[in-house]
Amino acid sequence: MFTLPPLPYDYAVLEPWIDTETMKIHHDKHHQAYVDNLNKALEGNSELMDKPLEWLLTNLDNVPENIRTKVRNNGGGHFNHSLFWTLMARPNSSFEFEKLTVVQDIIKSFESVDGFKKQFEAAALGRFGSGWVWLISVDSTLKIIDTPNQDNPLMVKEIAGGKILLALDVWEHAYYLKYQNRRAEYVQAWWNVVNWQAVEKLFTS
Ligand code: MN3
Repeated sequence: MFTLPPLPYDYAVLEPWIDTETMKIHHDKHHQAYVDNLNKALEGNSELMDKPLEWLLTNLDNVPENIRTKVRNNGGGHFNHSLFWTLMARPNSSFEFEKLTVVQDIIKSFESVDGFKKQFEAAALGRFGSGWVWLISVDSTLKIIDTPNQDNPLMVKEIAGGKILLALDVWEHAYYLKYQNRRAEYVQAWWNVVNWQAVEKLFTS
């Protein structure tokens, strides 16, 4: 059985950029529903229930066709949100941002942090409907990609060996209460709560 991981901080920690009510609904309702529906889809497939989530998402072809879409959507939802929570934190100035090796690589790859942010934002705003934006490292090259629904880089064959470094949820449920239809404002606000030390950890692992 898959279970909902607790939020690694209090619901209010990301205020004022991400509001408490959104965090409560997003984690307790939306993420919980992905976990519940994933478990429901896997009922009666005990050999699949014992597999790690990453395995299920990289081997969807091995999941029976009648539950494949459910596993893709809900397994993806569970994986994506579990990661997303850890990639946010209250801003802190106890480290030198520019000294992080991932930031140095970002500057090398995108010319500047601003250049990176612009490209990431363009992907976030260009994603029609619901989905995610990712910063990944493939063969030591940084790439920004976006995926529909609850898909993620694990499901994209050409980059399945890549490392996920950063993820942004651009579903309306991630921002609608506070920002309504203003996705661009949400993305701007979100930069304030990116947990760069967690990104660095993923980059160097
Ligand atoms: Mn979400």
